[in-house]
Amino acid sequence: MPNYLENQETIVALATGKGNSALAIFRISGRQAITYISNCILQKNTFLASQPRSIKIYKFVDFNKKMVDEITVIKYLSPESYTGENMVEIICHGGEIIVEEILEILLKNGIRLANKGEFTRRAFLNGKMDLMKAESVQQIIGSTNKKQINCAREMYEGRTQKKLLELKTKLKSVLAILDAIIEFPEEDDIKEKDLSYIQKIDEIRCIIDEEIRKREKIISDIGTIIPIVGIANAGKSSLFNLIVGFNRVIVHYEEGTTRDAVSEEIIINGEKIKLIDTAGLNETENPIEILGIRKTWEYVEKGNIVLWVTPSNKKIMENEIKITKTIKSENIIAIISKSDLNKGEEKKKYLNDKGISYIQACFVNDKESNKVIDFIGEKIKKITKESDEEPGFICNKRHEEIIITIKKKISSLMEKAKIMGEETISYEIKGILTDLNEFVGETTSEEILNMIFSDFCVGK
Ligand SMILES: Nc1nc2c(ncn2[C@@H]2O[C@H](COP(=O)(O)OP(=O)(O)OP(=O)(O)O)[C@@H](O)[C@H]2O)c(=O)[nH]1
Ligand SMILES: [Mg+2]
Repeated sequence: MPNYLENQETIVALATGKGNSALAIFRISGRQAITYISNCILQKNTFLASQPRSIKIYKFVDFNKKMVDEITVIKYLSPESYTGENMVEIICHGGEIIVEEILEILLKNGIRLANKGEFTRRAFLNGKMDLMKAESVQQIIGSTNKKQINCAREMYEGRTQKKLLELKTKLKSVLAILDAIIEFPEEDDIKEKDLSYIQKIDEIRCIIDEEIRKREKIISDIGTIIPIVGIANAGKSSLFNLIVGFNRVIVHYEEGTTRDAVSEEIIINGEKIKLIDTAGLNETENPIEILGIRKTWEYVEKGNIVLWVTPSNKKIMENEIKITKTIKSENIIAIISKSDLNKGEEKKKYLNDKGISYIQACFVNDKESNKVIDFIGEKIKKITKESDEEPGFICNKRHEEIIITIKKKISSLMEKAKIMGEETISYEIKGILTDLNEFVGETTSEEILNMIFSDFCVGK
């Protein structure tokens, strides 16, 4: 049973980001957290007598009892807190000066600044969460795409740990067969089991390979690549600026304004998108434009989704037909631009026949602009959702290193199983089990803990 109150210095950190904001939150944890904070509160006795987990407003004061800020305070008594220790959370106004003044007073009262990840480290050491849940906290904050955060949530909710437990059970069943063979080498039905354990090891190998594949996908996930393509002067750059929310690229009535491909990273419906404005698909002799157009075709091929801008007032061109032949209809979102100039009936018919989703709009009209953005957002959500898969269990570098070691061990086992004695195989399997124990945090060294928590931000 952990002793939450023993030998722990009281620590403080700003849990919210730097810079001015409406509110800021301080976290304080440690044996004397409540006593220390009571010294900074004008209504000291009310605070000391208040119920744990109750929320109250107090005046935070300096050493002369002069008010620094009016604060909202949540008091937690050990072990009912995030870290398992006595804790206080202070919500104050988020001005940088106030935040600095409050911190200074807390430090002068005997509280020390927390190290990176120290709150979560204490939570782990006090048995409030397992190691993988502690790691997931960092991952939830640091995720840069949906796949990563889904992976982190699985870990936070313990589903990843369950999958690893199943893997361990599989390994243990192999060990049981091996033990039986070692102990009763003469029995025939046990000899038959000989084959079944190799099969079981192979199943484990498949699971590991699949997990490594999922991990590679997460790492290489640079987001969904979406080029905006179409003939010159269609309104591609206008649409690009509209989506990114500012005048990022030049818009001009001359054809061939955009020559190079220009990209911006944006988030649409939680999905990381690399949006690219491209050179118009012109028939041209200009060598620079020709280079730009070559790039456009490269992006049409690379794109996960293509935004095809086609003007209402122009006939459909050969190069536009080529777009529909290069990319699947489901992955094209067509925007019939310049609706103020023509009804674009021919375009609509073509797109309906091809089964391509489209919207008609005028980019110079603000109201229609929002409609276009909503339409594109919905379509992107639908297309990217369809390619979602269940998250894997390798969420960070530490997990990856352990799983790669296991993969190597299993591959060598599979190769040499026939010539290895059962005792050697059993020994190797036990080694893999030890690796898995390290993965789930059943065995951890100080060094591993330092490595994990050094990646955290202060305040977590
Ligand atoms: N009338 C009208 N004009 C538009 C609309 N959208 C864009 N334009 C104008 O069309 C011209 C071309 O727009 P751009 O966004 O530069 O077109 P582009 O497809 O990027 O052109 P290139 O870079 O040359 O290939 C500009 O003068 C825009 O102001 C629209 O909905 N209606
Ligand atoms: Mg352009």
